[in-house]
Amino acid sequence: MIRFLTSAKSKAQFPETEKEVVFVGRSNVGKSSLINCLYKKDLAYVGKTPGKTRLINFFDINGEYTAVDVPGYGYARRSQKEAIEFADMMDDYFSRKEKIRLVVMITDARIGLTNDDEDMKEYLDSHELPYIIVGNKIDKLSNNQLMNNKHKFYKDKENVAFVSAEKRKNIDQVENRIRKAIG
Ligand SMILES: Nc1nc2c(ncn2[C@@H]2O[C@H](COP(=O)(O)OP(=O)(O)OP(=O)(O)O)[C@@H](O)[C@H]2O)c(=O)[nH]1
Ligand SMILES: [Mg+2]
Repeated sequence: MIRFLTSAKSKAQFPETEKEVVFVGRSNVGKSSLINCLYKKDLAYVGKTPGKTRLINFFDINGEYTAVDVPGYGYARRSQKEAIEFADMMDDYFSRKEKIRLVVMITDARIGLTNDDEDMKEYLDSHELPYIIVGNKIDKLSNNQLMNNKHKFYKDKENVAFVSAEKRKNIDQVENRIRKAIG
């Protein structure tokens, strides 16, 4: 059974879990959509306006692991206070490193990695967090455009899955990576 566990914004509120797979990415790249697509359920809120997911949401996946939906980065926070709170919340989350089996970093395949994405990648590398990169929204690209973007925007090809959360394309590639990471 797949079920929502809790929303949290600070360490004290995070649930007791063993293994987590966390979905990160800029606002609006389709984190919540990919989660819904992977788990075939409307678990996470999908929105038209960026910045919809404000808290960290935890979902229990068949008692096997916990899927985690975090708010998007690169979204213009309303105030400096809000930006600091967001950074603290993310640091709190990633400090529970031993639980995190895989970070799924979602990007827009039409755009590739932005500066924010590169910063996130650096953060993951420096904290030695295991991750894969997903290029989402490939339904918006022709085969030719996709081929070009793969070469232009994505260097570490083995570590990238090009998918469409909306059209359910190549989702099995992400599933396989998650399965491997969970063991
Ligand atoms: N064409 C297309 N649109 C998509 C795809 N995945 C998501 N979208 C759309 O992109 C928008 C944002 O999707 P969300 O899943 O809410 O994105 P998010 O990353 O969770 O956004 P925040 O919670 O705001 O950070 C929605 O309008 C989705 O319908 C996709 O594969 N293809
Ligand atoms: Mg979301």
